[in-house]
Amino acid sequence: MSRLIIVSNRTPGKGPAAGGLAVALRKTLAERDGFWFGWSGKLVDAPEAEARFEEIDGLTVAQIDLTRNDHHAYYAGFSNSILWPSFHLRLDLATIEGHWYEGYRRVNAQFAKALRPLLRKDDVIWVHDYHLIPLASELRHLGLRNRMGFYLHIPFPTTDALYAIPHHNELMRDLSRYDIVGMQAQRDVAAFTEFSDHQSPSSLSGPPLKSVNFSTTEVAAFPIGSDPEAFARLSVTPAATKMVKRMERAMGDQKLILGVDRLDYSKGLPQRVEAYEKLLANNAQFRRNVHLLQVAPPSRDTIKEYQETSDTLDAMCGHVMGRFAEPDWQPLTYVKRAYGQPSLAGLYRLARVGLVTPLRDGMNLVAHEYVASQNPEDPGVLVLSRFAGAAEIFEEALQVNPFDTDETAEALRLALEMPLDERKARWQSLMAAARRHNIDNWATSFLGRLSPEAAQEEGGAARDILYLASVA
Ligand code: ADQ
Repeated sequence: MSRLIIVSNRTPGKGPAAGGLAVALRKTLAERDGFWFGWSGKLVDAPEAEARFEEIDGLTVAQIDLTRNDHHAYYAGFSNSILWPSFHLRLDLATIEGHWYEGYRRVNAQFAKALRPLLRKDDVIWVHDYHLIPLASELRHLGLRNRMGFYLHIPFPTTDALYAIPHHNELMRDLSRYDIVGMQAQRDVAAFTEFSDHQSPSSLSGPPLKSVNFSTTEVAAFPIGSDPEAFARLSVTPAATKMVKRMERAMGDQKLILGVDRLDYSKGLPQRVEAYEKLLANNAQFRRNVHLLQVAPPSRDTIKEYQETSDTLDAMCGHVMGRFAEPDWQPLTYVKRAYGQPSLAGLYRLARVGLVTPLRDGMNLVAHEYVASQNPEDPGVLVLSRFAGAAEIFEEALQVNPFDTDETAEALRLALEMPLDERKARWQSLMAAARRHNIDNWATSFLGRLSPEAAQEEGGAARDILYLASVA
């Protein structure tokens, strides 16, 4: 079997990770020959051209350093202040600085130059996420003919949001240099198709831009998942039970509503707290009987919009406390830190409601983990945003429009009052879906399409955009 080379912005570190990518891919690479390539996390004045190899928790990892200026332009700048907000349809939160694009391309070229000498002829290369859209172009420019796949973990934008991104046409041409482009949901494939079928890329200067030819790139939905069996086991381990006991001592008979997210404006946290406020305002019977626990470790906190989201959330939580708290009862707890998976699994299992209401999300693995951790005899209820990719998988969740806080408040009421029979029936369908769309099936189906054998089967014929479900 050919080696697998995974490339992502950061190589995985030790300890609990608050990002979905590391959790998802560690297992895949542990089962195959190959290595993981990416940024080391170090900023230096003059990075070495060659990558350093290291073993981290049993994984072979090759890393390079970056300069502070390049990293800022590539990561906080182009990736997270332009691509992330635009792909999540938050153009109002995008900051556009022209020179960031040069840093973004420079880092992609630096990745390619350091990776190229490490590659063998039949290696398969799997590139992850929006930070590295140009990597295939840069590697092809250095003469690489290997199979290359790209997986987009975040949603694909609508065409007009795409046109707001500087250099969008070059980025789309970069995507066309991959053999496979994987997306989270059919929604994303449809948005991509809308763009590729009706391209009229804009440019104020220079000659008219040529349409991008995607005829040799297969674009398909490969919805990511979790390891549901592992979470089910984890949720009854002593470490998880310790967290459950600790919470039960603090909460008594109150029902727990749980949110677990990176602190990010895409996750809809202020709207979520507002919905909870409406639940308490409209349903006095729940006061003293429910508790919202929101776990949200800070992320990307050098970016202004993230600090503002954090401030807004602080203010909203304070407001709800001020309005409803009593000397001997608090309506909510807000914890700004990451927890290890066993503690999370314990919290998921204890929660009567898993409240997962992003305004827009590629998939949302918290929804998968919540479902997997439930007690089959007394499962909780998933309240899920329609705008998470997970909504295509979890039809039996209580799906809400997260912008409509009245609707979310009403879904919370239904969830808290739902009879055991209905909770069980819904959970059984949800768990079956989490099993079908597990992380192994995701990786196997993507890598199956990316393998050299799959390329040969196609016989070199021009390919069209395909619509594939990742698993039957
Ligand atoms: P994220 O935006 O980071 O991922 P998500 O899918 O929810 O979002 O993944 C979060 C992961 O981090 C989960 O495995 C969760 O357990 C963990 N996590 C979250 N909060 C934590 C905390 N407080 N303590 C410890 N762990 C925590 C991006 C995209 C998503 C996509 C994933 C995977 O934005 O849409 O689902 O990649 O493709």
